[in-house]
Amino acid sequence: MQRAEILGGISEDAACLTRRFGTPSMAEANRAVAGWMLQAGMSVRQDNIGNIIGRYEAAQRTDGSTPSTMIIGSHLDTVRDAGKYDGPLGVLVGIACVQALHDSGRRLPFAIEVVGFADEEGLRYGTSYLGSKVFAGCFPSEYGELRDDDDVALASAITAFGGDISACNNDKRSPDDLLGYCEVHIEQGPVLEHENLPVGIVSAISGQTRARLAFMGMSGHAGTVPMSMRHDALCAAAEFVLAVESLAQQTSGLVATVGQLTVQPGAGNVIPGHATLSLDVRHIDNDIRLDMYNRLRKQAEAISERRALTFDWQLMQDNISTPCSPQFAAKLAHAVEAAGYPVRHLASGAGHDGVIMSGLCSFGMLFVRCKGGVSHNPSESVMVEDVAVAIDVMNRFLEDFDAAV
Ligand code: HGY
Ligand code: MN
Ligand code: MN
Repeated sequence: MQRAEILGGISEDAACLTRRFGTPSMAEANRAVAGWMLQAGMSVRQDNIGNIIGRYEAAQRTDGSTPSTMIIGSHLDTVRDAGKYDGPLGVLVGIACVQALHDSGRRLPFAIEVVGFADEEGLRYGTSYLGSKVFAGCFPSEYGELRDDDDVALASAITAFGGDISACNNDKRSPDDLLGYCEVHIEQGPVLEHENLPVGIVSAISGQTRARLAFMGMSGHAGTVPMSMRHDALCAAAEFVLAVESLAQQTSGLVATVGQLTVQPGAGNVIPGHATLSLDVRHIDNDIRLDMYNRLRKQAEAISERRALTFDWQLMQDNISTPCSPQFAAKLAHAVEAAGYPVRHLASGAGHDGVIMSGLCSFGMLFVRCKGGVSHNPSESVMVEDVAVAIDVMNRFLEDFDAAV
């Protein structure tokens, strides 16, 4: 918990917790986590995208065979004005599990790698999972041209962070020795608190589709252009935002959000000529999600035509709904029961690196109750007793694999 506080204080913004991919605050967080990994008896390395990876070797083998590896982890980047636990909790629980083995001088018949992924939120470049995509070997080289709000290309950000984008594909983790990937994460929803459960087992991660769009109108003098002659980009954007909300309210299981909106030129006496928006559409059913996404794109087009504007639409990412490994879910359920708690399976509306890791190996997730289900908000909080349960369950989960390997 102290470590979560320390990481919670490592931010690029003095007023709130914001730690974007590839920034000095991410480098500082990686240094802190590397220190804790070393204390837990791990060797530590940082790959070209900036994932920080600790490795705790397996018990010596006399038959010369190569031990498998279990990966435990989560992400160290945050959203803007974030909470302390979304991401870091999973890395810290992984380190705590290894610390327990190290303190007792034990090694399991398989190695454990704890990973702090470099970018799960996608705040800086608009497309998420940059860290796990390199780790899983599905990092598109064209991402190098993506630019952030300061017009810094992703390739340059990687170089500045000490990596080399052209070497990212060498960092693909071979699946040959992998047992799988398991992530501990706050639930970011109200179910566990509502049912008074400390932990839950994730059944699947909801699919999500993200886009970036812009309405281009005509800036002009707020005092002289008659209303009938305006091409106001912000009014078009406002109409679109409410259309997004209305469609999601009418469609069961659909959530859709415009979280970012920038207006140019951004002066009080100038009719906005340009508005850029983000769009985030989610539904556990892939067909429904894509149908709604396409309907919203058509609505943006209709708004633009009716207002005699032009508009631009860029798909930033599309992740299908991803089921967790039934074997991992069963072993996590067994560990939860052995720890003395009721077993509760639940889907995740939030995305996680497991979506990408599922392309590499089996993956499972353990949710931890969080206060009010609040997340992506500085009031995010967990109880130390629930974190202790998560560490206990993860230790049992690992020992269970111990028996199976
Ligand atoms: O947006 C999400 O679902 C996650 O918090 N990155
Ligand atoms: Mn998040
Ligand atoms: Mn997260």
